Amino acid sequence: MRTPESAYDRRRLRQWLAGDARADGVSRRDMLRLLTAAGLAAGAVPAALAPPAAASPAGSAAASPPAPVSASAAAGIVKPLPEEWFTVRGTNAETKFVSLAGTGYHTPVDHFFVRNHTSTPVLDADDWTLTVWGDGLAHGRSAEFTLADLKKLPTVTRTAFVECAGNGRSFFTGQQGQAVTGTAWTLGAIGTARWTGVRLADVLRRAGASRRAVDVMPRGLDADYVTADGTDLGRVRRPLPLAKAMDDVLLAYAMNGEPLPYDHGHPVRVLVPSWIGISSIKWVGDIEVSATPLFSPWNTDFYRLFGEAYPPGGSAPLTRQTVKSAWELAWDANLAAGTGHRLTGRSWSGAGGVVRVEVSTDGGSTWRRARLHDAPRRDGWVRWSTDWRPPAPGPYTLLARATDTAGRTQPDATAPNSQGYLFDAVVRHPVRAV
Ligand SMILES: Nc1nc2c(c(=O)[nH]1)N[C@H]1C(S)=C(S)[C@@H](COP(=O)(O)O)O[C@H]1N2
Ligand SMILES: [Mo]
Repeated sequence: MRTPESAYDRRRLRQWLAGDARADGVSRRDMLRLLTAAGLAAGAVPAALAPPAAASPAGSAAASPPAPVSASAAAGIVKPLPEEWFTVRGTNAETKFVSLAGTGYHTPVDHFFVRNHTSTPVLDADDWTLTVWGDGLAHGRSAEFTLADLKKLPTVTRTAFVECAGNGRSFFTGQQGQAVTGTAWTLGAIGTARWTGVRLADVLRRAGASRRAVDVMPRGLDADYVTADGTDLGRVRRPLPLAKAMDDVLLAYAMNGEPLPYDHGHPVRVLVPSWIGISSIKWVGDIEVSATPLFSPWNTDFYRLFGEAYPPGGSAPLTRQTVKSAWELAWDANLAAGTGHRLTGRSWSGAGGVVRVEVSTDGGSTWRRARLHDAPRRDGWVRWSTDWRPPAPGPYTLLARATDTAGRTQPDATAPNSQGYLFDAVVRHPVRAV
């Protein structure tokens, strides 16, 4: 049976073959050769290579989320979303940066932002299996892993942030006057955690990934994503080039030393360090390993840059996150005039550690260095502070500008793209001295 989503993906493949779409790192000629060899050019999918049936998540019908706070239930999120910590935006919850002050380097799970295309499925770890399948496996035979199977592989723990590609999106409009679509995040669609799991590379090797494999596509067990106009795009999935999949990607089953919480992908999620959040598929149920480039709406229609500055098909699929800074202060915070304050914040980058943060308390006329409290760390953030005594009552604009080890510094403005991804400009944060 051909589902609309596979028809969609095959249409993208045809476009790619016709030269209308791009796939990083694989030439079209190699592709044609591979397709002919595999007999896929005519559109036939051998039964053994078909995706596993889209079973409904184990226990999802019976289990009702134990959500004591109505905002969580409304958002389809299991954990409580107290107003001091979160701003609920549709099916998502943004962390209030002011609530991170004093929480330490790793974002506590109860403060960590949630980005759900639909709603959190409550899955039972004992029933969970991961299916690895596709024509990029040596014998075309799929492999299954239980959580216990994964835990027998070498354990890896690493610190990394997860940040939505649209983090900071509202500033395209609020600061630059540009209309963009998507969730109107301020800067709180990021969190940094200690993730424990296994290397995706180890799992792919065990499953028999062959030399012909070029892309892998993890897919979530949450419900099909249906767009506002009623198009069913199938389950959330986004291809990863094999090179990244074999490099530093984890299948994580723990977060800050606890079993992965429901909202963050329980029992297992993909964790793709330094790349945009959509790469890190939650509630992963299967991974396709393919000898041909893969497409899904999440690397074709979404998560590319579209707009005047970009080609009609959009930029290449987005990968690394950009550079940003945020003050741990409420928007329009009140501060006592004539009193010394220690102001704090965080800066991060997807291209390397942050080595310098400059701050301004006068709208950008004068700048000074902030004190950094962490060593520059790839895939992580640095905490910083600066002392300020507002000279007189009145409005002030605070700015923070980070530079990373790759030499990237936050600009004054970000070139717009229609879906508002990868905002990296210095944010003008208003406060009032009273
Ligand atoms: N299965 C699935 N995985 C997903 C998503 C989703 O809706 N479903 N959202 C993605 C997006 S857009 C982001 S930014 C991150 C957010 O991770 P978090 O909710 O743990 O903070 O998960 C990604 N993985
Ligand atoms: Mo995201």
